[in-house]
Amino acid sequence: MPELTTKLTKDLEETGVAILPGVLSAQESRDAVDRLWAAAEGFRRMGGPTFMPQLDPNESNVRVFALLELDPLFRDLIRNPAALDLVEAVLGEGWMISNFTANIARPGSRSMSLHSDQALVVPEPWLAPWSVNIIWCLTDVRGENGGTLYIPGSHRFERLADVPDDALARLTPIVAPAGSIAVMDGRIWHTSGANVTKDEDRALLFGYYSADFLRPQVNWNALLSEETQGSLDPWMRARLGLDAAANIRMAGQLLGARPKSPMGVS
Ligand SMILES: O=C(O)CCC(=O)C(=O)O
Repeated sequence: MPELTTKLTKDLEETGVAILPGVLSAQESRDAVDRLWAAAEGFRRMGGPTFMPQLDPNESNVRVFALLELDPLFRDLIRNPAALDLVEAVLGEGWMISNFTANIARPGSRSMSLHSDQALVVPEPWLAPWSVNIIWCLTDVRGENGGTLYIPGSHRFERLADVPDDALARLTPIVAPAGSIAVMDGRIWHTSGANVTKDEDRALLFGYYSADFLRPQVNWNALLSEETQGSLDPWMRARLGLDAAANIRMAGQLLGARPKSPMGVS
């Protein structure tokens, strides 16, 4: 299990969120934004809606699902070694890729409903982290441009009844420079922020990983084309649950070692 720096460990334990800056360079972040807009077009061509009224109050939020189908860049990011160190520090070695999506909050976008991602996939009580979000900050993120709002310490809420009446008043934004990863315990209660800037897009990718005994949010066999599935190596196929062995706790033996982080997370 990777050991994180004292700061990452402390922030994760105390608040449920921690920031690792400098995973992507400024240029890599800008390129990723361009490719995300191209992926949004590709998603529309697949028939996918980039505005979902059940999620967002208006069309200023641009959602892109199926990232892993749309560009090999996203297939690299989901298995980025620094990201996986953070995933394994929270979940241990037995995890699956549950989903990978984007939310571009454009000026005028407003908050969605408060939720915890673990509560969406597991009934209460939520006693341990069984899922985690790796949030790729492709642009600078702060309160004004719609930075994700979260309740520090809400990973200790075990039941819906623990969510306080003044939950919205306790929200604080994720603040991070472009190129950072924000790691967020799956139990954290959060929502998107309102982008009150005139002309600044906030582009975030949400890599969602869950314990390997949980069904991923997405049925990858149905979502990924035959061509994409055929291009994946055995390690990635196993982490997506594409093959027959779905839930027999053999991940360690089947997968072998993965590349180590060059980022010095440990
Ligand atoms: O875009 C954000 O800041 C949060 C998005 C989110 O929580 C979600 O889509 O479930």
